[in-house]
Amino acid sequence: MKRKLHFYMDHNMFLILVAIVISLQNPCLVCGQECRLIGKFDLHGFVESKNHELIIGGMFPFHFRTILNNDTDMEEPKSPKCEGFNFRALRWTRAMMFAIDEVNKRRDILPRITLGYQIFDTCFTISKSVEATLSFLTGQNETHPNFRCSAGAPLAAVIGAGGSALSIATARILGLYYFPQVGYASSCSVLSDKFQFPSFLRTIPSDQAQSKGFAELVTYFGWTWVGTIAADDDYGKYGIKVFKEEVEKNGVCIAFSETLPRIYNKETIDTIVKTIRTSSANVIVIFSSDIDLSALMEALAETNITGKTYIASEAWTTSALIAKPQYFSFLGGTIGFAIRRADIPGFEQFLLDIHPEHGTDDLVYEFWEEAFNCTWPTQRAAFYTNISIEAIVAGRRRNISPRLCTGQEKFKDILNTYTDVSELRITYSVYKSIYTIANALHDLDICVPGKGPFPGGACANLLDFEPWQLMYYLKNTKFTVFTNESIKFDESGDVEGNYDILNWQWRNNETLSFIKMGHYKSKTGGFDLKIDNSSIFWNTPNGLPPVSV
Ligand code: TCR
Repeated sequence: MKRKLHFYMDHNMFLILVAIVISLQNPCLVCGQECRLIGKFDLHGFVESKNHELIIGGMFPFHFRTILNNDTDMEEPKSPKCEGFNFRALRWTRAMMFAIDEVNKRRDILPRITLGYQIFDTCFTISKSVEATLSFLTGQNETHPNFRCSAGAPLAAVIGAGGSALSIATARILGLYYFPQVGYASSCSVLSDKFQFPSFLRTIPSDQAQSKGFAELVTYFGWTWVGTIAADDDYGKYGIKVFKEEVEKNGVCIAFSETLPRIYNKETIDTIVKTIRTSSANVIVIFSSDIDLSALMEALAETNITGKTYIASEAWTTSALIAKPQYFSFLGGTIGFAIRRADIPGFEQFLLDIHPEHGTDDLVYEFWEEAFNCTWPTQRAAFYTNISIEAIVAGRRRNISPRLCTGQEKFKDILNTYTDVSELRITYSVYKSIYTIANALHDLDICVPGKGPFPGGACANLLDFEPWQLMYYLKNTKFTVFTNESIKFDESGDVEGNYDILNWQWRNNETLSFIKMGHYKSKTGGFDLKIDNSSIFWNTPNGLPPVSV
């Protein structure tokens, strides 16, 4: 009870903070003084806005965290810098650029205008996401709220912000303006609440469906005694909360409920390992992003705990950070839900077409240095520190590589998450988010005056519309993607819950692969669960499904 109270207080306090920030941004409104710039944001990302009529904003976690500033009260506080380069997020970002490119080339969608983009790094933190949101609403160098200037052309809508905790924070601000936001990875069930998040839609299904799917899976295999582990954020906590509610209806009991620490903490991790070891529950449901989970997996690898079957939430089901060969002895046989995947024609080539010297974005230099473990020879303003994700997980720092980059490095010589196109799931969701906005803009554009949806049959103007007018079209848009998947949103801004159920198996004794063992689909008033028992690998001594009662 205490914990719950604390949680809601956080949200209220956050709203008050936002109100203060917005009013401080325009001090003349508060006290009649002249407007003054206070503080400065420090945001990085990509922009392509010249000769474009409309801009789509994007928020992606290029880094895993911000670095704590050693600010004292005696000097002006600075916006924190970020560290831990995230290759996967760069791939997602490139999917946004790719989709925009495609729309711009097409004759059947928005033929009269070209779309540009402005993309910011959220560094996987709420504060940076809020900075990005305020920049979208004020224009980067402006201090006046209530202007959507973006990078020169009007901002139509934004996609993001990645994790649910970030989207919840940004959607509260954007919601004040009824400003359209399309989530590509934020699956937390609270985001369906349109009282709290009136202008949020998403192309990833709500976890309501996934948690219920987990409950049905557990019931299907006859497990009645399961442990749960949640990340310490909205995704983990709500995911497990709904799972518990659903599974208890089916008479299943919860053996233990653990929460992963947000910041590496050996003691807490050791306690969780001990709980897993001593519990008689052999089935453990984990709702977490891969980054929050990696410290626990590292610790489990040092023990000899086997015979447990893990149920993976979508965020870590196919993550290269967790699905490592050295973890297979205890993680083989994991069963995970995954959102729809797609092969996107032309995307791999587009990914390879990246080079620090073909643009001016600092992030591409950093990407190159990280990918090829070298240092770019020319001096640049170092806005980041070189530290790898593995080092972060282990709480270490990495030094800058002494080897210089030549610019001739080749992707085919390395294995990198960025160029891996085998599991395009969130990437595909990003692609769909852009198409959602493009199709809604198109619908707005082809409106026939007199037959429009607004009072008196009025239409909106593509180059000068209000955010709520685009919202109308977003909610009502319906289209079919090249994969034949049709997209439409329900009254909560959600798409249908449709998952592949994957099983972690060993291929030819050398690679880990994700074998599709079933399917789960949520339907109004029910669900559809299909499982192919013969295709499952169970990591138990006798090869049979674990008993957990
Ligand atoms: N929803 C999570 C974030 C997340 C994610 C992912 C992060 C999802 N899938 C894959 C990295 C990779 C699903 C959230 O917070 O809502």
